[in-house]
Amino acid sequence: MLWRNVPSRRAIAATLSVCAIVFLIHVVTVGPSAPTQIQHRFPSSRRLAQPERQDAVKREFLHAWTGYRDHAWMADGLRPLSGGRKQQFCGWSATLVDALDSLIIMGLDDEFQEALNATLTVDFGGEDVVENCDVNLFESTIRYLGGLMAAYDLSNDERILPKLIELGDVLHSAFATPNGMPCTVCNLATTTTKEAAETAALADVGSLYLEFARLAQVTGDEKYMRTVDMLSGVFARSQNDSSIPGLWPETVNPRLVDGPQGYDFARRSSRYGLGAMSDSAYEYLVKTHLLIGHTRSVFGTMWHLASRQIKRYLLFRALIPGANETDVVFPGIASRSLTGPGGSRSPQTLLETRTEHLACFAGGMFAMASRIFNNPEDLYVGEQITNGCVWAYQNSPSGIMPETLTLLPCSINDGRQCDWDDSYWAAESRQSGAGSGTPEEDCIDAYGDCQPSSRFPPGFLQVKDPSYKLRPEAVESVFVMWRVTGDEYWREVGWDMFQSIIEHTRSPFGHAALFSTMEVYQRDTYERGLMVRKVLARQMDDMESFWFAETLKYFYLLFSDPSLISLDEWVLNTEAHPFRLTRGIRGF
Ligand code: DMJ
Repeated sequence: MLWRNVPSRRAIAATLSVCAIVFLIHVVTVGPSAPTQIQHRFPSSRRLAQPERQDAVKREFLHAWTGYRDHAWMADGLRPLSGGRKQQFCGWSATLVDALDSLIIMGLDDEFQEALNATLTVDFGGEDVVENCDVNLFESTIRYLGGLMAAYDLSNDERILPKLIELGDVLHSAFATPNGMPCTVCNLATTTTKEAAETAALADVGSLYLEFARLAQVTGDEKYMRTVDMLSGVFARSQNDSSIPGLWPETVNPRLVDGPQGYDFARRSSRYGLGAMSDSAYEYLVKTHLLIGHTRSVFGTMWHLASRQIKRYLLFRALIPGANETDVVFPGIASRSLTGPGGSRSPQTLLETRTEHLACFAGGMFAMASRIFNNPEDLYVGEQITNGCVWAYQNSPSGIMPETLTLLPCSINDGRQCDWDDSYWAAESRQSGAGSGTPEEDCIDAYGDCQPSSRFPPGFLQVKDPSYKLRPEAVESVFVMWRVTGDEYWREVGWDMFQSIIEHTRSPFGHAALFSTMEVYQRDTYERGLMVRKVLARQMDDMESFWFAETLKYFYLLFSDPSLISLDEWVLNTEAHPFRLTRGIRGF
């Protein structure tokens, strides 16, 4: 008899009231969900700041800040060799806004007040600027909106809120397109018709959630949150459409999110990576979940699918000397078409074993994800990726990892060589021309005394782009590994990285990007009136605003007490701007 098993109304009511009581007890005792513990439980009795190292970082920060203040005040950037100015992102003073929160964090209060007063005069909505400039939505969102947001969250200065809204609305207008997807590089004047791009870098579209979600939280304006939901919906629906289901390709098609064969968004390309073009699209799945995951499950779901495929298709082991190879992996670039040869159903996946400085952030991403999603295996993945970047720093001639680096792949599973072997390396590297790239005739030295003193060291198979652009990703992961594990090892390797970077990049007005981390030259320089012979890399006249926003901030925080910008209370956007983790404010 079917009816015998149907519970009575009274039983249902009793069950429901028990559930309601359990739910209420849960909410009253632990809140909507318990806050995630990301940081290691550092003993509160121990003093963990390393003041001498912090001062060294702050000194360098002030050296570059003084250069910017005296020579390029309110420009987007400073030229650190000539003292010139650079306009890069609509002239809204990128360096000024990007540096605001670092000034607060480093306790440079007077400098912060001066910079904030200047920032408040920037007219983000001014029609003539907006009309004459194509706004790069991603860069403007992470640097300007992220920078203002962090300054607001850290200082609680109410004067910042109207500026945030002014800028937020200008950038939000990039979504005023026929299909609601953003125009990624766009004239945002109110009178122009906007259209979503047909080809856009994955990161340019997939790294906008965090800033707009936080803007929705602090303003209470739901329109920003509706945009976040629309955008994450497109990513979620298309995640299995690509040729490596779970990953999105390096370029996507925001104009065609609803194509004749379903969603064309993720079929624009068949190349996949974690570096240039892709990076923060994956990082923001983890970080947006942390910021708003108690209200939406979509980011966690996407991360679970993506992280499995990243581990399967993008990470590889390499033949490198002087390291325990089992503890090192590198992110590479995978290609896979939708169909196999002759249109067959079994496409092949090719892995280009070229890794990028930009991809070094992934160590920290996996380490954070391991805590947020309670998956200890991912902490080990994060450690392995970070080890790879540290290895590249420690073994390059300048002590700094190049922008890109090709390695010789190996595997401990299929019997191929993974333990270092000189003759195997010699044979393999000869085939690919490793060690070339430092011809004597290329030796041009503005200082006269020029002697190339390096060739590519073992393990560096090819270096297509040997430059260093003052990037933060390696120290970013070293910083996260320290905060998550509490292992002092990370602060030691970080200190070595800092010293190498400063040695080569310090310039008259700030710090300069390097042409090559792989070639160093003897050079006579004057220090405090004395001539010193040094072995240095060649500098270029460029200093990106992320030097202030990210690289120096991560070094400073690495040596600070872990309670300063605790990862249990703050989430850092991809430009290292901390947003306060708050729950349930103004309805989100
Ligand atoms: C920064 O603007 C951000 O970290 C971005 O996500 C990637 N590139 C630069 C730093 O290298």
